[in-house]
Amino acid sequence: MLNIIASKLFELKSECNYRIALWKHARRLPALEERDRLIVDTLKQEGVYVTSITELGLDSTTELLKAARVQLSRMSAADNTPVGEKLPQIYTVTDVGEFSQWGREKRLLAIVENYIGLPIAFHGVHLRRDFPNTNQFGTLLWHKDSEDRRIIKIIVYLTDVEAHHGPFEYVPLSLTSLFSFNYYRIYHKLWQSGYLGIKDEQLKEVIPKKYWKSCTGPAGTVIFVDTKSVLHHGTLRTQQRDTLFFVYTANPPKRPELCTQYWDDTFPKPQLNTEAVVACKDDFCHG
Ligand SMILES: O=C(O)CCC(=O)C(=O)O
Ligand SMILES: [Fe+2]
Repeated sequence: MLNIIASKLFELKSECNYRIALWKHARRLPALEERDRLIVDTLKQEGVYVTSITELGLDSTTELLKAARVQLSRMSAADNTPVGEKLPQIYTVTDVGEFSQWGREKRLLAIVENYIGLPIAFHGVHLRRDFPNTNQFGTLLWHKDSEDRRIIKIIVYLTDVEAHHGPFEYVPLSLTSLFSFNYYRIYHKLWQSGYLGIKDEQLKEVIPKKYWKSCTGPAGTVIFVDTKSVLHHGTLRTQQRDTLFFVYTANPPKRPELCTQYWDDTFPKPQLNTEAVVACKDDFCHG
């Protein structure tokens, strides 16, 4: 009992410190370009903002896409026969200049810091190939991430993503806001799952499917999402899907131990060789 009280007091103190830090840092936030203000405002309202890499127009985009194409050519192709539960193939590409340079573009950092409201940490980049699956498991279950109080993931589609490629899908924040009944019903279901996540059938009992937002889009689609606040998942697919995930939290995050996977040896790290970059000549490389 005493342990529970002590841990609740600790939690309360840490929440107060967090609120004070947000208040203090509000005056130090980096300037935002007008077009980026819309991204931050939409993130605050809906938890997600969808755009395209061309629309974003960052200087290092061409290099990023070239490097991604080279790395993808080294990954194993999907056998499109659906398997019950096949894990995605993930490479940590944080140490490869072209990826970290894009992730550290000044405009992106300003967007993330204005959203998170505190000094930020860019943890790294995963290049990810998701395979056909017939069962919901892992990140195919509806869940919320738990690295920090606010997290930004920037997802870049490297291939066209239609319904059968298993798009990123989410429930808009406005339908599950903190003081709504839905928030507590979902929280209860997540708790029952041991926070692993819930299946489509369970979510349908709270939020009808017509309100779920599926992020289909062509290669180059970019999704900004707060994966802590927004209930989300990847949908079941019959065709493979290739993506990049850039990950940011406050510095330090609430759960630093969950953030090391974006730069440590949890996943393999491919080496970029310049010859391969030069050899890469298809349209998307030069997009
Ligand atoms: O695969 C997806 O679209 C979602 C992945 C996910 O849940 C995450 O990275 O937090
Ligand atoms: Fe997630």
